[in-house]
Parts: sequence; C-alpha cells; structure tokens
Amino acid sequence: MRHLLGSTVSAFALAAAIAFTGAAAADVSIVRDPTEVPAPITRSAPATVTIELQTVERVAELNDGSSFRYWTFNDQVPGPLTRARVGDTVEVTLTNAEDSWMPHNVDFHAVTGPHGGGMATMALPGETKSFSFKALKPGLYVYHCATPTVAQHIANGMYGMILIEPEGGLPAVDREFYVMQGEIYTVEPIGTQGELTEDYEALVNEMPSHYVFNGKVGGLVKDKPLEAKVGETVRLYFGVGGPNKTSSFHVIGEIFDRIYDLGGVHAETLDVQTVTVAPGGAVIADVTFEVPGTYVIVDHALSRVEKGLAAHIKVEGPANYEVFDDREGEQVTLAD
Ligand SMILES: [Cu+2]
Repeated sequence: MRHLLGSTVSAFALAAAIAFTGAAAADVSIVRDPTEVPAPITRSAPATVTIELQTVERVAELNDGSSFRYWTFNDQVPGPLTRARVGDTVEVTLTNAEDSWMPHNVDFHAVTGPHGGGMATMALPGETKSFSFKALKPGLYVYHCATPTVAQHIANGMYGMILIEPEGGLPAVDREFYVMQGEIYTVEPIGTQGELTEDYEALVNEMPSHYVFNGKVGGLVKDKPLEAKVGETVRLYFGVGGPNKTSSFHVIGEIFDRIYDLGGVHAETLDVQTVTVAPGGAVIADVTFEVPGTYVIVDHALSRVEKGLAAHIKVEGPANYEVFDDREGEQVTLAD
C-alpha cells in the first residue's frame, strides 16, 4: 500500500487504498520471530558484513482488539539481529520509506565514531543513507533510531541488536533466541479496543501503558512462543530497547546456567536467578532445561505483567521426577 499512496492515483483509488489499509491493520503483525537468529560465524578471518535497514511506519496489532502506529526497522519489532565478528567491516544502508511521516536514522552501540552513525544515516522520507564501521569490540549491542525526540522513536518500536562475535565465537548451544523488551505509551489504558494514540506526556513522564516483548502484548505467548526440548541448552540474546525502564530479566522455574555479564563476552557469572538489563543494554544468557513444561520469561518488576509483559518457553520431553515431582499423593511411595 505504501507504493500506491506514494504515486499519482485517482481520488477513488486513494480512498479505496486507505480503507483497505485500515481494514487490514488489525491483521498486521510486527512481532519479530524470536528464532530469527543468524547462524554462528565459522570463518576465521575478518570480512565485510552488510546491513540493510528500511524504516517503515505501519499500523499493526498491539493487543487483542487494539492496534498502534509502530515505527519499525524492516517492518518488525525489534529490528533484525545481525551477526558479525570482531575485526569485520560493517556496511550499513538505511532507507526511510516514502510514506513515512518522520525522518529516521540509526545509532549502533557497536560503533566507535560520532553518534554511532546517527548523523550519517539521518534520512527524510524516501532518502537512503549509508556509512561503515569497524567492529572493534565483541559483545551484544543495541541499535536504535536516534532522531529527536529519541525516546519517542524508540518507544514506537525503533530498536534492535547486533552480535559481534569474539574470535573463535561463543560456545555452541542447541538453540538461540532473540528477545527484546520495550515500553509503549498510549493515551488509552491497556485493554482499550481500536487504534490507540501515542501519548507524548506519558512518555516524558515515563508512565507506559503497555510493556512488550518483541513488540506486542502476547506476541511471544500466543503468536510466537519459544520452543525447546528437555536436555537442550538455550541461549537468549536479550536486550532492552526501553526507552526508559530497566528490566529485571528472569525465567520463572529456571536458573540461568551462565550469564555473559552486561552483554560483553569476557566475564561470565554462573547460576543466576535474575539479571538487571539497562535500557540500551543487553545480556547473553544460557539456560538448560531439565524438566518439561511451560516456562515464563518476565521482568521481575512483576506489575509489568499486568501491562502485557510475558513470554513463554515451551519445553517438551520426558518427565524428570528426580528433579521436579508434582504427582500429587505419589511422593510417599518415592520417599519409601
Ligand atoms: Cu526514527
């Protein structure tokens, strides 16, 4: 529909296009599939990696029965996860869609240089900008739109991450997932039906109406839950877009085996219950599932669950009664 609206069309066709866009909005999903993680890098020498970003504003489902005008990188929230290696040259191209209402750009925390590329990529609707940088430091890094009002662009969905692998990569795991936390600020309270309106006052007062994993209330519960099997080690690339709220990242019913502290790769902490992740920050967290069931990812500031913040990890496999036994009335037999 963007192309239709950007060209010369009859008034009738334009009205039809607008009506169609409105009717389709509730079915549009901006939820990034958490399995969209590029494969580990196997090469042993630096290379050139390209990142193509398109900034797109689109009305999509926010919650059951409500929608919101999101601002996105590549149509989804968060933007794509890119994987590069320390020493690589990363070439970034950003195109702002013709039908955008706003200018947009991108600031990579993995960049060493002014504004993280923010000024170099500032693009009006229809413009394309580019720059390149050398990945000097390994780690998991956030990127975000840095166009004023920056907090507004982030709250509306403009954040993502890039993983800069160390030489030799990270230890292999069975599955990798990409999850980011954000806040959304609307005039209407959560649960209101229809297209909701962004609330600038609530944004600057840091009072979100919704909290989301991968962009949408329930996006990683009903739409795209994480899935694993008993015995597998899962790696979570977890970041906070924010813009404002620190996450107390926690998986109900599990303990992280290993945390790569603060999204870096040099310091590890073993056996951790809850991790503090700042806005504009990240963590790499490994967890092995010993017992089948549905595990819930939360921010342990648990009032936020009431504003939409939860994700599921569905773990399938044989029961493991030595580790966890909920067979009511049969424990007596075990104790004998
Ligand atoms: Cu923007």
